[in-house]
Amino acid sequence: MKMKRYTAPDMRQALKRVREEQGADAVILSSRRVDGRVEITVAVDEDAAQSPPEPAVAAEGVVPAGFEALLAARGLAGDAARGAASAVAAPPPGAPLAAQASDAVNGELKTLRRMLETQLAALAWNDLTRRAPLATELLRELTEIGFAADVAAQVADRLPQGLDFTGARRLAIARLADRVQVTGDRWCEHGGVVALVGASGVGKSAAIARLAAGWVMRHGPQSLALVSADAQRFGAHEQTARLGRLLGAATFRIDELSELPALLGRLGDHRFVLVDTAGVGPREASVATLATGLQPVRARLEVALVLAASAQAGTLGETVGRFAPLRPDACVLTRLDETASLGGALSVLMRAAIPVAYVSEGPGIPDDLRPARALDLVCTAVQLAERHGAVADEDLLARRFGGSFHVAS
Ligand SMILES: Nc1nc2c(ncn2[C@@H]2O[C@H](COP(=O)(O)OP(=O)(O)OP(=O)(O)O)[C@@H](O)[C@H]2O)c(=O)[nH]1
Ligand SMILES: [Mg+2]
Repeated sequence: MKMKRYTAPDMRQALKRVREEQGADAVILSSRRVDGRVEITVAVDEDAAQSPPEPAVAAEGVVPAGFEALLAARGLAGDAARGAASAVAAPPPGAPLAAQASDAVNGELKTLRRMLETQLAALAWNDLTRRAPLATELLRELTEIGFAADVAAQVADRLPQGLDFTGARRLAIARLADRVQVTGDRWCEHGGVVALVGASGVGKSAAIARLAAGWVMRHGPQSLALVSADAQRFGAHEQTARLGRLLGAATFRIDELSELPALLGRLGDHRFVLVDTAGVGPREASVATLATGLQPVRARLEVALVLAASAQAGTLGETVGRFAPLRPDACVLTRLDETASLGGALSVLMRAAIPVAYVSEGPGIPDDLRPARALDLVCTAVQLAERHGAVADEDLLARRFGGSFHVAS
């Protein structure tokens, strides 16, 4: 491969010459203005250069949208730039030459823009650190705990004057606890009809066993009914039947959710009905099937979304989004014992406004399930960050808060 230079009075004519001599696939390496003329350097494939050139295409037809702006930015505005209003909206098929040039310059501009944004964010973050040391220290700590940027920014906003860091930290914990919704121990206290739903293996059946055991210890087994609606997992029905025998509670099995309305109609005497459902794989269709199946009884039952707290915040956010059609009334957070960071999970739940009903922190029955308390959850998140020595990267802080966080006057 070698390089060849073309000069012309303006970009349009220069491109035309390149196309006429090198064909539509010529790779433009650079362009610049020299002595009032445009100079384009192209890479020339020696083998290809010997083949006959492709028929020329009118230059106006090869100027893609935005190309004239790029030319203008580089001081190369010629006829193509002047004809901006009539420029073609997208590169037509068979115009790879101009498209390649445009892509290359676009890529360059994107990189420059990113670099500029990073530098501006770093400057803004440094400035904020000087002007509002308490708020930035809080933002740093909240980020280390795993809280999402929007949650951290809201919590660190409008700190009262004259607060020291201990006071600011206490206030932040109180603000966070205010935002974490919980249901209290209402199911084990008062019962209800509750279907536990969630991804496969997150601990739905284990949570049901614990809730059932907790109910029996307080109210006895007569008013409890266990329903297995999990016809998918091998042995799920038998597992529910075994649990019922162990606790002395009535058990039922259904192979289709369409059987649920009739069954619930027969269970009116039971104060606490727990419905175990099949785990949903990462496919939208399964959630839709579940939503359709529960719809006829939706007004009569609460849906509890079971979430493994050990999953990454992004995964949890995606799961909450997938199960949104079921409009969960509450969630059960499992696997707290396997969790290294809790701030992300709490941020997801705050955003989705899903209250936490119970948390489980081990595979034991029933001791490892307890009613969720907002302050406990926030303190656990803080302790986890301390235990695991979480450190927030300076670049991350600058990207998150540089430029977007304003100290309220
Ligand atoms: N470490 C730990 N293990 C748990 C916890 N909760 C449940 N498990 C375990 O996780 C495994 C799966 O629990 P299941 O209750 O069968 O999960 P599931 O959601 O019903 O699973 P599928 O019905 O297959 O979708 C079991 O071995 C449980 O003992 C918890 O809080 N911590
Ligand atoms: Mg199960």
